[in-house]
Amino acid sequence: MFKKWFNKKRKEAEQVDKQIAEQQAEQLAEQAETDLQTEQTITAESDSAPIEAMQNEGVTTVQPVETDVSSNIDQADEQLNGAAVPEDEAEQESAPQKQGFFKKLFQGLGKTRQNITENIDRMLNSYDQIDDELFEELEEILITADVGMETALQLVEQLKAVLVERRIADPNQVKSALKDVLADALTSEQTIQIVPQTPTVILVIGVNGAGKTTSIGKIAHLLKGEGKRVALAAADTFRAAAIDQLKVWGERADIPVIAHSEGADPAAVVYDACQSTKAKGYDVLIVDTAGRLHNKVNLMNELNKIFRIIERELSSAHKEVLLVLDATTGQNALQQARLFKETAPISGLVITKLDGTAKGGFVFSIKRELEIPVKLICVGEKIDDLQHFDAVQFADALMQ
Ligand SMILES: Nc1nc2c(ncn2[C@@H]2O[C@H](COP(=O)(O)OP(=O)(O)O)[C@@H](O)[C@H]2O)c(=O)[nH]1
Ligand SMILES: [Mg+2]
Repeated sequence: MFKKWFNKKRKEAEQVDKQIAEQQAEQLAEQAETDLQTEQTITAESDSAPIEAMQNEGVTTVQPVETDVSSNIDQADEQLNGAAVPEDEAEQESAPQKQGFFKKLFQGLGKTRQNITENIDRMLNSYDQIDDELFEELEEILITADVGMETALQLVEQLKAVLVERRIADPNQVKSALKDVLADALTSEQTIQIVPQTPTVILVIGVNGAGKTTSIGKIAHLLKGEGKRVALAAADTFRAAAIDQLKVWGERADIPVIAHSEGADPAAVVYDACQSTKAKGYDVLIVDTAGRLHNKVNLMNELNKIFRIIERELSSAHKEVLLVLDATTGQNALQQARLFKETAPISGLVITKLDGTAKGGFVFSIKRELEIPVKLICVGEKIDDLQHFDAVQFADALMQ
């Protein structure tokens, strides 16, 4: 099933890696030349700083999407103990009584809501009729909240249509119409269920630090709460800390973790996990992976190998490939998603760290540009801070 897809995509990826290598070589050559010139011109006492700055610049252009957050993994203990999410007390007081995950979502989206909704409220209050200027201001507010230019324009066009349809002429009624437009924009025709049947294998991919391992712990807890028997596979064997981190989450959620040691072949871990799933009859197997996007071909080969094992060992299982995106990176996450879309057949998105950003608006452009449904969202570091995505609930929490 994945074989054809991979072969085609791998050829394309090889081409891209070749281009990147050529680009790198070119840049190195250019840099060497610049360094030489710089060395010749700068004085001895101020030598290293400008060269380092230029070198750093070179690295970021070649690898725009790779984020190194090894320090995050060192903080694993802290997060696992459930570091408290700062709450906006003033907002809590004014908020109506809310229950369960909606309350978390409402609090988590506080910064984005402030960025979008408070500005919209202020803007709408200053108008006594709906005109072009109002729409232009609305577009600007949406763009500022990282909704993305084209998506903002499209949303405003849709809003105009709804206003005409509902014969709305009062600026006070614009907000509720906009809420419906936003919910509609996030509603997917594709199924957003991650476990439509059992067994299901969920492969979790994404760059380092996006929130893969912690999300897996939370997904496992969520599915267990729904009565599923879940197991985890520690196929990010790149660092020992990543394996340990998954094991700790497994302990917390009381879920078995299949792991080998650091440096082991990820495919071998997945093979064992598949055997275990068959033998013990688990409903869901969730596979953690390493997020090394800097070499597309390597990443694809690794994922392809894992896929082949899953296809062979659990051929009748439903396969889900979830891409984890860090909301705090806003529009950059979109760029990352485009690259990952080339390395694996992604079936859904997990948006993490919505609690830490005012850029939550990027969720709208991701859905529109990638045509991949958002399936799960995460608004904190605690085990129950992740939930299935609900477009209406999301728009509600955003536009209160
Ligand atoms: N505030 C907040 N932090 C999160 C969220 N999801 C993940 N994190 C943090 O992001 C960091 C990286 O997460 P991790 O799962 O190790 O990322 P991985 O490298 O993709 O596996 C950790 O410190 C997590 O606690 C979230 O929804 N909110
Ligand atoms: Mg990890």
